[in-house]
Amino acid sequence: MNKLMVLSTAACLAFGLWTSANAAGDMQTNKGTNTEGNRNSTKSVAPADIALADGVVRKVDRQAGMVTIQHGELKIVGMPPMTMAYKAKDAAMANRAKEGEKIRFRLENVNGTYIITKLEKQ
Ligand SMILES: [Cu+2]
Repeated sequence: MNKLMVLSTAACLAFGLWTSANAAGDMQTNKGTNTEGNRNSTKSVAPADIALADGVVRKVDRQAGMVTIQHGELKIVGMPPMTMAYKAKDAAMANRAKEGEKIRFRLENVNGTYIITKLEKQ
C-alpha cells in the first residue's frame, strides 16, 4: 500500500512538471492579450487567486500538517483526479480539516511542493 502511494505521488509529480511548462507558456500568452482576455472572460481559466476546487477530506495528519484530499482534475497545477496527501498552509488549517468533510480548496505548487493555500467547507 505504501509502495502504491509512492508510485502515484511520483506519477503525479511527473505530470505536474510536464504541464507546468505548458502553463508557463499560456501565462505569457495571456499577458500579451490582457485587454481582450478581460472582455471575453467566459473562455479563459479563472485566475489562481479566485479558483477553488471541490474535494473531500479523506485523512488529516495534524502532527505532520498534512491533509489527504480526494479531488477531481486540478488544471491550475496540472493534476489528474486522485486522492493524495497535501501539506496544509499552516497548523490552523490542518486543525480545522475534518475527515469526510466536503470542501473547496486551492492547491499551489510552491517550489515543487504542493501546498493547500485555501480550504473552506462546502
Ligand atoms: Cu496529486
